[in-house]
Amino acid sequence: MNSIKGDNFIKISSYSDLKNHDGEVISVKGYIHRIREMTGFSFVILRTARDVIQCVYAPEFSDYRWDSTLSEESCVEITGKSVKNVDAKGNERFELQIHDIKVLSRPAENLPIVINKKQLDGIQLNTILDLRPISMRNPRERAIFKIQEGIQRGFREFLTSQNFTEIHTPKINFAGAEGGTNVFKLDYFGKVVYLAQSPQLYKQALVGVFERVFEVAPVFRAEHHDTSRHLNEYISMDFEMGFINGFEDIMNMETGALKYIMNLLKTEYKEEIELLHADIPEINEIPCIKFMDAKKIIMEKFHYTPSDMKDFDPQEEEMLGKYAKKELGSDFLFVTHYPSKKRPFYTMDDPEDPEYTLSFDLLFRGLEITSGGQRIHDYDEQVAKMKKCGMDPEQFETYLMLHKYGAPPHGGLGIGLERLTMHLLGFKNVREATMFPRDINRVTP
Ligand code: AMO
Repeated sequence: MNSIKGDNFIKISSYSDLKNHDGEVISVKGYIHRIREMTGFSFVILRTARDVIQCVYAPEFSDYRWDSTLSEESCVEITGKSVKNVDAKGNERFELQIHDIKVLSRPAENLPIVINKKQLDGIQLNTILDLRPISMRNPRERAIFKIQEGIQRGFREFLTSQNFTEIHTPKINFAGAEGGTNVFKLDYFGKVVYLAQSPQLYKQALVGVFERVFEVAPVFRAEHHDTSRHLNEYISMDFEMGFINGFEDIMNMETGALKYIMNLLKTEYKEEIELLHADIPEINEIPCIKFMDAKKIIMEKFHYTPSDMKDFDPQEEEMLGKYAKKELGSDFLFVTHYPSKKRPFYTMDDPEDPEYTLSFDLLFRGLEITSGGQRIHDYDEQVAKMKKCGMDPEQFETYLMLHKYGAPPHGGLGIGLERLTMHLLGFKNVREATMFPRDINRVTP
Protein backbone atom coordinates (compact mmCIF):
# COMPACT_ATOMS: atom_id res chain seq x y z
CA MET A 1 0.00 0.00 0.00
CA ASN A 2 1.38 3.37 -0.99
CA SER A 3 -0.52 6.00 0.95
CA ILE A 4 0.19 8.52 3.69
CA LYS A 5 -2.32 10.05 6.10
CA GLY A 6 -1.95 13.82 5.75
CA ASP A 7 -4.27 16.79 6.22
CA ASN A 8 -7.81 15.44 6.42
CA PHE A 9 -7.74 12.79 3.71
CA ILE A 10 -5.59 9.90 2.71
CA LYS A 11 -3.41 10.99 -0.21
CA ILE A 12 -3.03 8.47 -2.98
CA SER A 13 -1.02 8.59 -6.19
CA SER A 14 -2.03 5.67 -8.36
CA TYR A 15 -4.96 3.57 -9.51
CA SER A 16 -3.95 0.60 -7.34
CA ASP A 17 -4.19 2.87 -4.26
CA LEU A 18 -7.77 3.58 -5.23
CA LYS A 19 -8.55 -0.13 -4.95
CA ASN A 20 -6.92 -0.28 -1.55
CA HIS A 21 -9.25 2.42 -0.23
CA ASP A 22 -12.59 1.09 -1.46
CA GLY A 23 -15.38 3.18 0.04
CA GLU A 24 -13.06 5.75 1.65
CA VAL A 25 -12.73 9.47 0.93
CA ILE A 26 -9.27 10.12 -0.42
CA SER A 27 -7.43 12.78 -2.37
CA VAL A 28 -5.18 12.55 -5.41
CA LYS A 29 -3.09 15.08 -7.36
CA GLY A 30 -2.45 15.06 -11.07
CA TYR A 31 -3.17 16.55 -14.47
CA ILE A 32 -6.64 16.74 -15.95
CA HIS A 33 -6.11 14.43 -18.88
CA ARG A 34 -9.61 14.59 -20.32
CA ILE A 35 -12.98 16.12 -19.47
CA ARG A 36 -16.24 14.68 -20.74
CA GLU A 37 -19.31 16.69 -19.86
CA MET A 38 -22.55 14.73 -20.05
CA THR A 39 -26.08 15.74 -19.13
CA GLY A 40 -26.22 15.98 -15.38
CA PHE A 41 -22.73 14.61 -14.72
CA SER A 42 -19.13 14.82 -15.97
CA PHE A 43 -16.09 12.60 -16.21
CA VAL A 44 -12.67 13.93 -15.30
CA ILE A 45 -9.83 11.63 -16.25
CA LEU A 46 -6.91 12.40 -14.01
CA ARG A 47 -3.38 11.59 -15.18
CA THR A 48 -1.06 10.68 -12.33
CA ALA A 49 2.62 9.81 -12.49
CA ARG A 50 2.02 6.38 -13.93
CA ASP A 51 -1.62 5.86 -14.79
CA VAL A 52 -5.01 7.49 -15.30
CA ILE A 53 -7.88 7.54 -12.81
CA GLN A 54 -11.51 8.06 -13.74
CA CYS A 55 -13.27 10.63 -11.53
CA VAL A 56 -17.00 11.34 -11.79
CA TYR A 57 -18.80 14.53 -10.95
CA ALA A 58 -22.50 14.55 -10.10
CA PRO A 59 -24.26 17.19 -7.96
CA GLU A 60 -25.59 14.55 -5.57
CA PHE A 61 -22.09 13.43 -4.50
CA SER A 62 -21.27 16.58 -2.49
CA ASP A 63 -21.74 20.34 -2.21
CA TYR A 64 -19.04 20.93 -4.83
CA ARG A 65 -20.42 22.51 -8.01
CA TRP A 66 -19.03 21.93 -11.49
CA ASP A 67 -16.58 24.60 -12.66
CA SER A 68 -17.05 25.05 -16.41
CA THR A 69 -13.71 26.88 -16.70
CA LEU A 70 -11.78 23.73 -15.80
CA SER A 71 -9.45 22.91 -18.64
CA GLU A 72 -7.47 19.90 -19.72
CA GLU A 73 -3.80 19.93 -18.60
CA SER A 74 -4.69 21.88 -15.45
CA CYS A 75 -2.95 20.54 -12.34
CA VAL A 76 -5.49 19.70 -9.66
CA GLU A 77 -6.08 17.95 -6.39
CA ILE A 78 -9.28 15.94 -6.42
CA THR A 79 -10.92 14.71 -3.25
CA GLY A 80 -13.59 12.07 -3.48
CA LYS A 81 -14.89 8.66 -2.55
CA SER A 82 -13.38 5.54 -4.05
CA VAL A 83 -16.14 3.36 -5.46
CA LYS A 84 -16.19 0.07 -7.29
CA ASN A 85 -18.07 -0.29 -10.59
CA VAL A 86 -18.57 -3.31 -12.75
CA ASP A 87 -18.67 -2.62 -16.48
CA ALA A 88 -20.82 -4.34 -19.13
CA LYS A 89 -18.12 -7.00 -19.62
CA GLY A 90 -18.08 -7.76 -15.89
CA ASN A 91 -14.73 -6.06 -15.29
CA GLU A 92 -14.22 -4.39 -11.94
CA ARG A 93 -13.21 -0.75 -12.22
CA PHE A 94 -12.63 1.73 -9.41
CA GLU A 95 -13.44 5.39 -9.81
CA LEU A 96 -13.54 8.48 -7.65
CA GLN A 97 -16.83 10.24 -6.93
CA ILE A 98 -15.77 13.87 -6.81
CA HIS A 99 -16.30 15.80 -3.57
CA ASP A 100 -13.97 18.68 -4.43
CA ILE A 101 -11.51 19.84 -7.10
CA LYS A 102 -8.77 22.23 -6.05
CA VAL A 103 -7.02 23.82 -9.06
CA LEU A 104 -3.26 24.07 -8.46
CA SER A 105 -2.34 25.59 -11.84
CA ARG A 106 -3.83 26.22 -15.26
CA PRO A 107 -2.06 25.96 -18.63
CA ALA A 108 -1.42 29.26 -20.43
CA GLU A 109 -2.42 27.80 -23.81
CA ASN A 110 -4.12 24.79 -25.32
CA LEU A 111 -1.82 21.96 -26.40
CA PRO A 112 -0.76 22.03 -30.07
CA ILE A 113 -1.53 18.28 -30.39
CA VAL A 114 -4.10 15.94 -28.93
CA ILE A 115 -2.38 13.83 -26.29
CA ASN A 116 -5.37 12.37 -24.47
CA LYS A 117 -6.19 9.64 -26.97
CA LYS A 118 -4.91 6.10 -26.49
CA GLN A 119 -2.04 6.85 -28.82
CA LEU A 120 -0.78 9.80 -30.84
CA ASP A 121 -2.70 8.87 -33.97
CA GLY A 122 -1.72 10.38 -37.28
CA ILE A 123 1.05 12.55 -35.85
CA GLN A 124 4.37 12.32 -37.68
CA LEU A 125 7.41 11.12 -35.74
CA ASN A 126 9.20 14.44 -36.35
CA THR A 127 6.32 16.38 -34.77
CA ILE A 128 6.24 13.97 -31.84
CA LEU A 129 9.98 14.53 -31.35
CA ASP A 130 9.72 18.33 -31.77
CA LEU A 131 7.08 18.34 -29.04
CA ARG A 132 8.67 15.72 -26.77
CA PRO A 133 8.06 17.52 -23.45
CA ILE A 134 4.33 17.29 -24.08
CA SER A 135 3.98 14.40 -26.53
CA MET A 136 5.47 12.17 -23.81
CA ARG A 137 2.48 13.03 -21.61
CA ASN A 138 0.47 10.68 -23.79
CA PRO A 139 0.21 7.51 -21.67
CA ARG A 140 1.43 5.26 -24.44
CA GLU A 141 4.45 7.45 -25.22
CA ARG A 142 5.21 7.68 -21.53
CA ALA A 143 4.99 3.91 -21.20
CA ILE A 144 7.89 3.52 -23.67
CA PHE A 145 10.18 5.27 -21.26
CA LYS A 146 8.86 3.46 -18.21
CA ILE A 147 9.79 0.23 -20.00
CA GLN A 148 13.20 1.75 -20.69
CA GLU A 149 13.50 2.56 -17.02
CA GLY A 150 12.68 -1.09 -16.25
CA ILE A 151 15.44 -2.31 -18.56
CA GLN A 152 18.07 -0.13 -16.88
CA ARG A 153 16.75 -1.00 -13.47
CA GLY A 154 16.94 -4.72 -14.24
CA PHE A 155 20.49 -4.38 -15.60
CA ARG A 156 21.57 -2.52 -12.49
CA GLU A 157 19.80 -4.83 -10.02
CA PHE A 158 21.08 -8.00 -11.65
CA LEU A 159 24.70 -6.89 -11.89
CA THR A 160 24.69 -5.53 -8.35
CA SER A 161 23.48 -8.96 -7.20
CA GLN A 162 26.47 -10.46 -9.05
CA ASN A 163 28.96 -8.29 -7.12
CA PHE A 164 29.52 -5.70 -9.84
CA THR A 165 30.43 -2.17 -8.74
CA GLU A 166 28.66 0.73 -10.44
CA ILE A 167 31.10 3.24 -11.94
CA HIS A 168 31.02 6.62 -13.68
CA THR A 169 33.72 7.26 -16.22
CA PRO A 170 34.65 10.60 -17.86
CA LYS A 171 32.87 11.64 -21.02
CA ILE A 172 35.59 14.11 -22.05
CA ASN A 173 38.51 12.01 -23.14
CA PHE A 174 42.04 12.21 -24.48
CA ALA A 175 41.32 9.69 -27.25
CA GLY A 176 38.46 7.87 -28.94
CA ALA A 177 38.15 4.32 -27.63
CA GLU A 178 36.46 2.67 -30.56
CA GLY A 179 38.46 4.02 -33.51
CA GLY A 180 36.83 5.05 -36.77
CA THR A 181 35.80 8.52 -37.81
CA ASN A 182 32.65 8.82 -35.70
CA VAL A 183 34.27 10.73 -32.88
CA PHE A 184 33.27 14.23 -31.77
CA LYS A 185 36.18 16.63 -31.35
CA LEU A 186 36.00 19.31 -28.69
CA ASP A 187 38.02 22.44 -28.08
CA TYR A 188 39.15 22.04 -24.46
CA PHE A 189 40.86 25.32 -23.59
CA GLY A 190 42.86 25.22 -26.80
CA LYS A 191 43.50 21.46 -26.68
CA VAL A 192 41.71 18.89 -28.84
CA VAL A 193 39.81 16.32 -26.79
CA TYR A 194 37.04 13.88 -27.66
CA LEU A 195 33.58 13.00 -26.42
CA ALA A 196 33.55 9.41 -25.13
CA GLN A 197 32.53 6.89 -27.79
CA SER A 198 32.28 4.33 -24.98
CA PRO A 199 33.61 3.84 -21.44
CA GLN A 200 35.88 1.11 -22.79
CA LEU A 201 39.32 2.29 -21.66
CA TYR A 202 38.16 3.22 -18.18
CA LYS A 203 36.00 0.21 -17.51
CA GLN A 204 38.98 -2.00 -18.31
CA ALA A 205 41.20 0.03 -15.97
CA LEU A 206 38.62 -0.43 -13.23
CA VAL A 207 38.61 -4.21 -13.60
CA GLY A 208 42.10 -3.90 -12.10
CA VAL A 209 40.48 -2.28 -9.06
CA PHE A 210 36.99 -3.73 -8.52
CA GLU A 211 37.18 -6.89 -10.68
CA ARG A 212 33.57 -6.45 -11.86
CA VAL A 213 32.17 -3.07 -12.93
CA PHE A 214 29.21 -1.66 -14.82
CA GLU A 215 28.04 1.69 -16.09
CA VAL A 216 24.82 3.03 -17.59
CA ALA A 217 25.61 6.36 -19.23
CA PRO A 218 25.47 8.39 -22.43
CA VAL A 219 28.10 7.91 -25.10
CA PHE A 220 28.66 9.88 -28.28
CA ARG A 221 29.09 8.82 -31.88
CA ALA A 222 29.43 11.34 -34.69
CA GLU A 223 27.35 9.31 -37.14
CA HIS A 224 27.45 11.01 -40.52
CA HIS A 225 24.41 9.20 -41.89
CA ASP A 226 20.76 9.46 -41.06
CA THR A 227 19.67 5.88 -40.34
CA SER A 228 16.86 4.29 -38.36
CA ARG A 229 19.30 2.58 -35.95
CA HIS A 230 22.00 5.19 -35.25
CA LEU A 231 21.98 8.06 -32.78
CA ASN A 232 24.72 10.58 -32.08
CA GLU A 233 24.18 10.21 -28.38
CA TYR A 234 22.85 7.00 -26.85
CA ILE A 235 22.77 5.24 -23.52
CA SER A 236 25.30 2.47 -23.29
CA MET A 237 24.82 -0.25 -20.69
CA ASP A 238 28.33 -1.58 -20.18
CA PHE A 239 29.92 -4.14 -17.98
CA GLU A 240 33.41 -5.51 -17.65
CA MET A 241 34.52 -8.50 -15.58
CA GLY A 242 37.86 -9.93 -14.53
CA PHE A 243 39.17 -13.46 -14.00
CA ILE A 244 37.05 -14.92 -16.79
CA ASN A 245 37.70 -18.32 -18.28
CA GLY A 246 36.64 -17.19 -21.71
CA PHE A 247 34.31 -14.81 -23.51
CA GLU A 248 31.49 -17.32 -22.92
CA ASP A 249 31.43 -16.06 -19.31
CA ILE A 250 30.44 -12.65 -20.65
CA MET A 251 27.70 -14.16 -22.80
CA ASN A 252 26.38 -16.12 -19.81
CA MET A 253 26.32 -13.00 -17.67
CA GLU A 254 24.43 -11.13 -20.38
CA THR A 255 21.94 -13.99 -20.73
CA GLY A 256 21.36 -13.83 -16.96
CA ALA A 257 20.90 -10.06 -17.08
CA LEU A 258 18.43 -10.25 -19.97
CA LYS A 259 16.40 -12.99 -18.25
CA TYR A 260 16.25 -10.86 -15.12
CA ILE A 261 15.24 -7.76 -17.10
CA MET A 262 12.45 -9.55 -18.97
CA ASN A 263 11.07 -11.05 -15.75
CA LEU A 264 11.15 -7.67 -14.06
CA LEU A 265 9.24 -6.13 -16.95
CA LYS A 266 6.65 -8.91 -16.86
CA THR A 267 6.07 -8.55 -13.16
CA GLU A 268 6.41 -4.81 -12.50
CA TYR A 269 5.59 -3.15 -15.82
CA LYS A 270 2.40 -5.03 -16.74
CA GLU A 271 0.32 -1.91 -17.50
CA GLU A 272 2.98 -0.51 -19.81
CA ILE A 273 3.37 -3.85 -21.59
CA GLU A 274 -0.39 -3.93 -22.19
CA LEU A 275 -0.54 -0.34 -23.41
CA LEU A 276 2.27 -0.96 -25.87
CA HIS A 277 1.20 -4.49 -26.82
CA ALA A 278 4.81 -5.41 -26.16
CA ASP A 279 5.94 -8.94 -26.87
CA ILE A 280 8.38 -9.69 -24.05
CA PRO A 281 10.60 -12.61 -25.07
CA GLU A 282 11.00 -15.83 -23.11
CA ILE A 283 14.69 -16.50 -22.62
CA ASN A 284 16.00 -19.93 -21.78
CA GLU A 285 19.33 -20.36 -23.47
CA ILE A 286 20.51 -18.05 -26.23
CA PRO A 287 21.80 -19.92 -29.29
CA CYS A 288 25.20 -19.11 -30.60
CA ILE A 289 26.79 -19.31 -34.03
CA LYS A 290 30.22 -18.46 -35.45
CA PHE A 291 30.50 -15.47 -37.76
CA MET A 292 31.57 -17.48 -40.83
CA ASP A 293 28.80 -20.04 -40.27
CA ALA A 294 26.32 -17.16 -40.12
CA LYS A 295 27.65 -15.89 -43.46
CA LYS A 296 27.10 -19.37 -44.93
CA ILE A 297 23.49 -19.38 -43.75
CA ILE A 298 22.94 -15.97 -45.31
CA MET A 299 24.35 -17.14 -48.64
CA GLU A 300 22.88 -20.64 -48.72
CA LYS A 301 19.51 -20.27 -47.01
CA PHE A 302 18.70 -16.73 -48.08
CA HIS A 303 20.56 -16.75 -51.44
CA TYR A 304 22.08 -13.38 -50.61
CA THR A 305 25.50 -12.23 -51.72
CA PRO A 306 27.15 -10.20 -48.95
CA SER A 307 29.06 -7.14 -50.08
CA ASP A 308 31.39 -7.35 -47.07
CA MET A 309 32.68 -10.67 -45.74
CA LYS A 310 34.04 -8.99 -42.59
CA ASP A 311 30.78 -7.58 -41.22
CA PHE A 312 27.01 -7.81 -41.60
CA ASP A 313 24.79 -5.25 -43.26
CA PRO A 314 21.35 -4.55 -41.76
CA GLN A 315 19.61 -6.94 -44.18
CA GLU A 316 21.95 -9.75 -43.19
CA GLU A 317 21.18 -9.12 -39.52
CA GLU A 318 17.49 -9.34 -40.34
CA MET A 319 18.03 -12.66 -42.12
CA LEU A 320 19.86 -14.01 -39.10
CA GLY A 321 17.00 -12.82 -36.91
CA LYS A 322 14.53 -14.76 -39.05
CA TYR A 323 16.77 -17.81 -39.02
CA ALA A 324 17.11 -17.69 -35.22
CA LYS A 325 13.36 -17.39 -34.73
CA LYS A 326 12.29 -19.99 -37.25
CA GLU A 327 14.97 -22.63 -36.86
CA LEU A 328 16.19 -22.12 -33.32
CA GLY A 329 13.04 -20.75 -31.71
CA SER A 330 14.88 -17.76 -30.26
CA ASP A 331 14.46 -13.99 -30.46
CA PHE A 332 18.15 -13.66 -29.63
CA LEU A 333 21.24 -14.95 -31.40
CA PHE A 334 24.88 -14.65 -30.35
CA VAL A 335 27.27 -14.40 -33.26
CA THR A 336 30.87 -15.11 -32.22
CA HIS A 337 34.38 -14.93 -33.69
CA TYR A 338 34.13 -11.72 -35.71
CA PRO A 339 37.01 -11.01 -38.08
CA SER A 340 39.94 -9.35 -36.36
CA LYS A 341 40.12 -6.59 -38.97
CA LYS A 342 36.67 -5.25 -37.95
CA ARG A 343 37.10 -5.34 -34.17
CA PRO A 344 38.80 -2.66 -32.06
CA PHE A 345 42.41 -2.78 -30.89
CA TYR A 346 41.57 -4.10 -27.40
CA THR A 347 39.92 -7.29 -28.73
CA MET A 348 41.71 -10.58 -28.16
CA ASP A 349 42.44 -12.57 -31.29
CA ASP A 350 41.52 -16.24 -31.32
CA PRO A 351 44.81 -18.11 -30.65
CA GLU A 352 43.51 -20.94 -32.86
CA ASP A 353 42.96 -18.59 -35.79
CA PRO A 354 44.16 -14.98 -35.33
CA GLU A 355 42.17 -13.84 -38.37
CA TYR A 356 39.18 -14.02 -36.02
CA THR A 357 38.55 -12.75 -32.50
CA LEU A 358 37.21 -13.97 -29.16
CA SER A 359 34.35 -11.56 -29.51
CA PHE A 360 30.61 -11.58 -30.13
CA ASP A 361 27.58 -9.53 -31.02
CA LEU A 362 24.10 -10.22 -29.77
CA LEU A 363 21.31 -9.87 -32.29
CA PHE A 364 17.77 -9.31 -31.00
CA ARG A 365 14.98 -9.85 -33.51
CA GLY A 366 17.46 -9.18 -36.29
CA LEU A 367 19.25 -6.13 -34.90
CA GLU A 368 22.66 -5.86 -33.24
CA ILE A 369 22.08 -4.71 -29.69
CA THR A 370 25.38 -5.73 -28.08
CA SER A 371 29.08 -6.02 -28.84
CA GLY A 372 31.46 -7.67 -26.45
CA GLY A 373 34.32 -10.07 -26.01
CA GLN A 374 37.54 -10.93 -24.30
CA ARG A 375 40.23 -8.24 -24.15
CA ILE A 376 43.97 -8.46 -24.49
CA HIS A 377 45.47 -8.46 -20.99
CA ASP A 378 49.14 -9.00 -21.82
CA TYR A 379 51.12 -5.75 -22.12
CA ASP A 380 53.39 -6.74 -25.05
CA GLU A 381 50.50 -8.24 -26.94
CA GLN A 382 48.40 -5.08 -26.49
CA VAL A 383 51.25 -2.78 -27.55
CA ALA A 384 51.89 -4.94 -30.63
CA LYS A 385 48.20 -4.91 -31.60
CA MET A 386 48.02 -1.13 -31.20
CA LYS A 387 50.97 -0.70 -33.51
CA LYS A 388 49.39 -3.08 -36.00
CA CYS A 389 46.27 -0.89 -35.88
CA GLY A 390 48.40 2.20 -36.64
CA MET A 391 48.08 3.62 -33.12
CA ASP A 392 50.78 5.23 -31.00
CA PRO A 393 50.95 3.32 -27.66
CA GLU A 394 52.57 6.36 -26.00
CA GLN A 395 49.32 8.23 -26.37
CA PHE A 396 47.58 5.49 -24.41
CA GLU A 397 49.92 5.48 -21.44
CA THR A 398 47.17 5.65 -18.83
CA TYR A 399 45.16 2.91 -20.53
CA LEU A 400 48.22 0.69 -20.71
CA MET A 401 48.88 1.04 -16.97
CA LEU A 402 46.37 -1.80 -16.56
CA HIS A 403 48.41 -4.11 -18.77
CA LYS A 404 51.83 -2.90 -17.60
CA TYR A 405 51.10 -3.36 -13.91
CA GLY A 406 49.07 -6.54 -14.10
CA ALA A 407 45.68 -7.36 -15.57
CA PRO A 408 43.50 -10.45 -15.10
CA PRO A 409 41.99 -12.20 -18.10
CA HIS A 410 38.90 -10.07 -18.63
CA GLY A 411 36.15 -9.05 -20.96
CA GLY A 412 32.87 -7.23 -21.16
CA LEU A 413 30.21 -5.78 -23.35
CA GLY A 414 28.13 -2.75 -24.27
CA ILE A 415 24.37 -2.85 -24.89
CA GLY A 416 22.62 -0.02 -26.74
CA LEU A 417 19.65 0.79 -24.51
CA GLU A 418 17.60 2.53 -27.20
CA ARG A 419 18.14 -0.30 -29.68
CA LEU A 420 17.06 -2.91 -27.15
CA THR A 421 13.96 -0.85 -26.30
CA MET A 422 13.24 -0.30 -29.99
CA HIS A 423 13.10 -4.00 -30.85
CA LEU A 424 11.40 -4.98 -27.62
CA LEU A 425 8.54 -2.67 -28.56
CA GLY A 426 8.59 -3.48 -32.27
CA PHE A 427 9.56 0.01 -33.49
CA LYS A 428 11.05 0.68 -36.89
CA ASN A 429 13.06 3.70 -35.80
CA VAL A 430 15.39 3.99 -32.81
CA ARG A 431 14.22 7.59 -32.27
CA GLU A 432 10.84 6.29 -31.12
CA ALA A 433 12.67 4.74 -28.18
CA THR A 434 14.77 7.84 -27.45
CA MET A 435 13.47 10.63 -25.22
CA PHE A 436 15.42 13.46 -26.79
CA PRO A 437 17.24 12.07 -29.82
CA ARG A 438 20.41 13.60 -31.19
CA ASP A 439 21.05 12.85 -34.84
CA ILE A 440 22.65 14.57 -37.80
CA ASN A 441 19.55 16.78 -38.22
CA ARG A 442 18.41 17.16 -34.63
CA VAL A 443 19.80 18.74 -31.48
CA THR A 444 16.52 20.03 -30.06
CA PRO A 445 14.51 19.85 -27.91
P1 AMO B 1 29.88 -0.97 -30.16
O1 AMO B 1 30.54 0.18 -30.78
O2 AMO B 1 29.57 -2.13 -31.05
O3 AMO B 1 30.80 -1.58 -29.00
O4 AMO B 1 28.58 -0.50 -29.42
C1 AMO B 1 27.87 -1.37 -28.55
C2 AMO B 1 26.37 -1.28 -28.80
O5 AMO B 1 25.96 0.06 -28.74
C3 AMO B 1 24.90 0.30 -29.66
N1 AMO B 1 25.28 1.36 -30.59
C4 AMO B 1 24.47 2.37 -30.96
N2 AMO B 1 23.20 2.66 -30.64
C5 AMO B 1 22.63 3.77 -31.18
N3 AMO B 1 23.31 4.61 -31.99
C6 AMO B 1 24.59 4.38 -32.35
N4 AMO B 1 25.24 5.24 -33.13
C7 AMO B 1 25.23 3.20 -31.83
N5 AMO B 1 26.46 2.67 -31.96
C8 AMO B 1 26.46 1.56 -31.19
C9 AMO B 1 24.64 -1.01 -30.36
C10 AMO B 1 25.95 -1.74 -30.19
O6 AMO B 1 25.79 -3.12 -30.24
N6 AMO B 1 33.13 -0.86 -26.34
C11 AMO B 1 32.29 -1.71 -27.13
C12 AMO B 1 31.49 -2.64 -26.27
C13 AMO B 1 32.35 -3.67 -25.55
O7 AMO B 1 33.03 -4.45 -26.22
O8 AMO B 1 32.32 -3.66 -24.32
C14 AMO B 1 31.35 -0.86 -27.99
O9 AMO B 1 31.07 0.28 -27.69
O10 AMO B 1 23.59 -1.66 -29.67
